[in-house]
Amino acid sequence: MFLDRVKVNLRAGDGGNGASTFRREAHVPRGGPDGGDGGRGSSIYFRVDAGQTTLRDFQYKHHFRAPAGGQGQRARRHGAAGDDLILDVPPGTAVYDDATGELIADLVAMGQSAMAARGGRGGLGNVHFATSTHQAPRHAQKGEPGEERWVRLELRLIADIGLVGLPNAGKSTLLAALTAATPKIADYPFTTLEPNLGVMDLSGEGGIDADFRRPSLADLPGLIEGASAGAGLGHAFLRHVERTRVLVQVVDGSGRDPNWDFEVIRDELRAHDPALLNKPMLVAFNKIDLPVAAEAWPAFAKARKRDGLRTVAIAASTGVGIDAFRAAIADLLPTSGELDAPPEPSGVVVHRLDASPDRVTVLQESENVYRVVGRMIERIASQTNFEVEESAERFQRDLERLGADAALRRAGIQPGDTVLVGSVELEWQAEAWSARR
Ligand SMILES: Nc1nc2c(ncn2[C@@H]2O[C@H](COP(=O)(O)OP(=O)(O)OP(=O)(O)O)[C@@H](O)[C@H]2O)c(=O)[nH]1
Ligand SMILES: [Mg+2]
Repeated sequence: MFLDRVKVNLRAGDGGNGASTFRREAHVPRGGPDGGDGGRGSSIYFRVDAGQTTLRDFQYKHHFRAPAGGQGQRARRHGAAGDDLILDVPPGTAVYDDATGELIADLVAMGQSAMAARGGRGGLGNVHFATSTHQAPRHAQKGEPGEERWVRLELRLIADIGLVGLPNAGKSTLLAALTAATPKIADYPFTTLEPNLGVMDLSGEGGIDADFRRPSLADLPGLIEGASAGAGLGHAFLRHVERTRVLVQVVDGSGRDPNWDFEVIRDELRAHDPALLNKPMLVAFNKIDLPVAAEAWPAFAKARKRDGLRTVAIAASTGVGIDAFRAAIADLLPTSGELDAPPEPSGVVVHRLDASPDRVTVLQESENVYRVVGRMIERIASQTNFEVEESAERFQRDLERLGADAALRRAGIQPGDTVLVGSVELEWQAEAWSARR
């Protein structure tokens, strides 16, 4: 089954812990601190791979974990940074934060990539914490946890030209006639279940007017009446039409009522998004090799002329009218410069940074439980090893420095109450802190 929407869980790598070690030298009983820093945890990126057209890679695997950074070592040796994890997606993939619905990135251009989960920073080794008055610090930072989130991937195929029409109209046959693609073709409806892409070569006859544009062409599964409301394979495929530059409506000229067929598809396009009808459009009246079609053609052509639409009669299976079709497409397509740019240059959305990461807020969760919220303080908490007294004391000073201490007192905290910071749980003792398991 064609997969164009999926939810995946990302867990970037934790930063490595900083080391707390001391120099060992032959004649010095206890040398200075020499603990190196932890390495950065791996981040997770999505990257556009032109070779893909579906999100099939994510069909069965929904959890992705990137490796942690290496631990800091003695002798100031830093832990190794993890290799980033890169997940390939087809062009046209939008990445959303599942919890907030925020668009993280809209990946349209070849090779474009965006970070979706940031690896944790490595902790600093104790070598950084020596001062003139405190020359043998045991304090070293733990690595920052890697970011974890659920993201939703949504694919909107990007093709210059989209072929739409009722099932069995001959869309796949037309794609095969115009490109090197070899889609499945059969005389029953709903043969095509996944979009097929091909690339058209307009240079054709060459000569002075050689055309070097190479537009991509998408053959979409057949649409039926009610598709815009989800009937048939409905919605999913109409979404892919959104990003095409030129729409080609393929009509089976040998059908019972080609005019009616034409209107059905038009109504569905309009119901999905009225803006679709503003795209340059070409109507291909197919199967003109069949006598019934040849008979119906003049009236059909006249009606489209009244609508102000361009029409060509073709027989996709025999090649009749294909040159006229190419010429019409060449006319409707934008210039090659515009073709090189993504259809909707929405680009990558860059994360906005919080205005004040060091702001803290205190929330009372229940009678004896308070929560301290704030990006900076939560990060510091996650990087503190409360087993080391010196580190716990340092954390207490950070709470004071960031105003959390005062805010907790204002909120009425009592000794023995619980304070939560991120995933850390502490007991308030007015003077010192102790970690709770
Ligand atoms: N006589 C004739 N038959 C054609 C022509 N084009 C397509 N056909 C036939 O029409 C049938 C349907 O063609 P497809 O290309 O599979 O149609 P489709 O629009 O892709 O259909 P779905 O994938 O089901 O939406 C096949 O049997 C084709 O051989 C044509 O120009 N002339
Ligand atoms: Mg088909």
